[in-house]
Amino acid sequence: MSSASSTYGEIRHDWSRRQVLDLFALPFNDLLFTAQMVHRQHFDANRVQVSTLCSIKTGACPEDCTYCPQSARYDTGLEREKLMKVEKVLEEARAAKASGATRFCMGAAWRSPKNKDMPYVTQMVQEVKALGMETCMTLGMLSDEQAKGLADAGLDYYNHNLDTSPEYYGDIITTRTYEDRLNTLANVRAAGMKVCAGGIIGLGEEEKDRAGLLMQLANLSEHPESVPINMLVKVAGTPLENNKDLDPFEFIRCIAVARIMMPKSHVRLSAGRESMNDEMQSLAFLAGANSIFYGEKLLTTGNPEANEDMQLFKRLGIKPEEYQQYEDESAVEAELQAKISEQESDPFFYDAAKA
Ligand code: SAM
Ligand code: DTB
Ligand code: SF4
Repeated sequence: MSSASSTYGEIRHDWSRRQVLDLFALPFNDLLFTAQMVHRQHFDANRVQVSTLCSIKTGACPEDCTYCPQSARYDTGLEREKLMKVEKVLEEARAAKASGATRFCMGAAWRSPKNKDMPYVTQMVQEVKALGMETCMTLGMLSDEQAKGLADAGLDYYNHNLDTSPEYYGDIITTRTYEDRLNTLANVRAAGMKVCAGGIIGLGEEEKDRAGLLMQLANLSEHPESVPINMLVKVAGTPLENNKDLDPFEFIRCIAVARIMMPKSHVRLSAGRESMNDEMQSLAFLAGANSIFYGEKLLTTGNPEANEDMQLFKRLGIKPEEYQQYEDESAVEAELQAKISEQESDPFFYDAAKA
């Protein structure tokens, strides 16, 4: 391995294509070992963050994303649904919380939200947060005002994927540009929300496109806090339904390279887990994946049963990550000190240290 391996784990935003391709070209064991070393510099390697998805508006999307069962342009037999009522969203969020999810991700099959939808989605954010869960939304492109509105409502994360490399992008989507996607990510960041951005592997892209996607993500001025790596779910009726199966090791390589390039980000083993066996998923965790979608459905397609995931966690000694309500320990300490000072002014407060 190159001597540069000793510097892996640093936060960088200047990855060259050659450096990324060199990572992809490492012998599999060297790549996984490097990824695991980087992972352990910043994370407990036996904790995985758990999010649950909810489709708050399903199907009839005007966009032409060739992988997507929700595009109105393809006949996938999907039943369309209008924007879900807030109470129904809350019911789903309560159930997700009760089964152990700490983040609730709400997705809508929109090109972008209409301004008339904003009061409903902001109410969803406020009420899901009030249940004590982290919130994430993916509603398509956002203007800077819409991003500010969601941030003001308390939305923690916004998901918007780059999907693939800029060079391959035009083969996959024609109704919005790469630049549009980067603008939405910039609006989300400027509004102060955490960014969730990743892509899909198995679209028919080459390794250089996987490298191109990861370069785009890692060379953003701040790394996305969350990086979903989806494996294409081939849905009948979509133009990609007959795509060639991906070599599982190529997918694992992608996770490992994402981990090395974005050392402090949560890398999410996202869509496609239903067709992965336990061994493949455990390799993904070894390569540095530390987040999953949990619950039997993604947005419209299947996901492993919750109890299967819990059994896998148990067999691997993995624990779900707890909801970090505080940014760091000093914030916890400050909060505790504030509580203590409040109590000290109470005449009935007893301080053992001073007694
Ligand atoms: N409509 C919004 C948008 O596209 O920005 C939000 C929802 S959209 C379904 C969210 C993401 O799901 C897409 O960007 C894509 O990365 C992923 N996705 C959709 N269909 C998929 C499939 N069949 N397999 C894997 N990932 C998929
Ligand atoms: C992401 O990167 N993957 C999730 C989430 N963000 C919204 C969506 C996966 C969708 C898979 C196809 C479906 O279930 O419709
Ligand atoms: Fe619409 Fe999003 Fe599906 Fe594209 S990925 S068709 S924008 S729901």
